[in-house]
Order: sequence, then structure tokens, then C-alpha cells
Amino acid sequence: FVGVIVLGLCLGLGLGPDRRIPDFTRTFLTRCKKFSGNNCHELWDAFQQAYVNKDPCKVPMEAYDPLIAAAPLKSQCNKMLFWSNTKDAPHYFTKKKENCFINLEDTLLGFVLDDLIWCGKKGSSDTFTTGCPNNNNCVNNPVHSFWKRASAAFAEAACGAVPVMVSGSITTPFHPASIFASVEVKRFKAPIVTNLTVVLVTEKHNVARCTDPSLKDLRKELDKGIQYNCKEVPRSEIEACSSNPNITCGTCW
Ligand code: N1C
Repeated sequence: FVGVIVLGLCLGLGLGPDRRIPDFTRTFLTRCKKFSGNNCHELWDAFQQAYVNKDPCKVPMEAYDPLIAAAPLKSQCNKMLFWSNTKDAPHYFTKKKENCFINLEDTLLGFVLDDLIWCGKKGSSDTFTTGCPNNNNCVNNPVHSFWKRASAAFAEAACGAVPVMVSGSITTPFHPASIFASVEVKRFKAPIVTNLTVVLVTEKHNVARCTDPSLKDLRKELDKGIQYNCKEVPRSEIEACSSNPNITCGTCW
């Protein structure tokens, strides 16, 4: 009981973790330093100006232009892995085969903001982490707009052969509302991007195949000159292949 009172007093007096730095800021800066160690305070300022003191339903993707400009991406031909609706399979794969492929979450901004929620409020200079709108309330929310803008930059940096992992467990593997369909595909340009390989990740209860009509739409939308192909690959095979040290990059599909 005495312990509880002492702990309560310490926290109350601010003797615990530094209470002057809000948790969200701390997470941003800690992750940023872990990744790159350089202009993190500058990035934090550029990040905040996108949404702070704004209606959280009126933050368009362009609000993050200064942030994206402050954290340029380097193009890595044949190494960038895209996905839609299958976050765990591609991330499992990129973690196991670190020198083969990168996801957006392996770049500075993707790494810093992965799984975080944030928003601002008109009349306040704070960042909030609860009560923020999601896509069901409004699409121009700070989190969704960030991923759209960062995904646009990531897709613009794509070059060479580009794989995308999509899910065979849903009826529309290439969904028009997805960031992959609405933002990324439109930014793949021939002849910089040469090939797009759809890796349709299948599971026991599979519903979609490479013949799915939505994938025909994807093929049609591709910039002329980009070669298209599609391969159905069971999730178990991707996992086994990811863990097999004898298999080198790109041969898992
Ligand atoms: O809408 P999606 O997938 O098609 O977006 C995925 C696509 C990938 O190729 C990534 O390059 O867009 C990029 N991307 C992310 O890297 C990312 N990390 C976390 C897009 N969104 C990302 N998120 C969050 O997941 C974000 O909140 C966004 O709205 C979802 C997208 O999930 P999805 O529909 O499975």
C-alpha cells in the first residue's frame, strides 16, 4: 500500500519518465534515431505541420509534401516489394530475407510511423492519439493521407522488376479503393519499371485465382511496356522459402 502511494507521488511529481515529452513525440524521435540518427527534429517539425491545428477530416495527402521532401528515398531496383491486404506475408518475407527486398516500413518514414495513430484539432497545437477519425468517418484523415503520400513516393522510386503480394482469401484481390490500386499502380512507369509480378498468396480457404476479373483490370491499368504476370503461391510456401537460407532473392515465386 505504501509502495502504491510512493509510486503515485513520484509519477505525480514527474519523477517517472520525462512527462514533458508526450509519448507520441517520444516514439517518433526514438524510432527515427534508431533508424537514421540524423535530422529527426527537423522531420518531427515537418510531420506536425501536416495535421496540427487542423480539422482532422481535412488533411489531404499533399499536406505531407514537406515531410516527404525532407526524407528522400533512394531508388532500389528489383528490391521493392508491394502488397495489398496481406501485410504479414510480405513483412515476414522481407524480415527473413533482409538483403533481398524492402517494404515501405523498411524506409525511414514507414518505420517511424508504422502502426501509429495520430491527429490534430483546430485551435490546439497538440498531437492526439485517441479519438482520431478513421476511414469510416472520413478519408482525408491524417493517418490515411500519410500512407497515401508515403506510398506515392515509394511507388515513384520503384524500378526494374516489381513484385506485389495480394491476397487470395478475398473476393477482390485488386481492390480499387486500396492504396496499391489507387496510388501505387498509377505511379509505376515504363521503361523504369519493367515487370510487375502479382504474387497471389493462397490459403486453405482460397477464393481468388490469377484469372480473377480484378487482376484483369490491374493488367489494363498498367503503363504500356510494363510486362505483367501472375503466380498463385501458397502462404506456407512463402514462409518455408523465406526461412530457407539456400534460396536466394526472388526465387520464392
Ligand atoms: O491499401 P493497401 O493495403 O493496398 O496499401 C498497401 C500498399 C503497399 O504496397 C505499401 O507500399 O501501400 C503501401 N502501404 C504501407 O506500406 C502501409 N503500412 C501500413 C499502405 N498502407 C500502409 N499501412 C496501413 O495499412 C495504412 O493505415 C493503410 O490504410 C492500410 C492499408 O492496408 P491494405 O488495404 O491492406
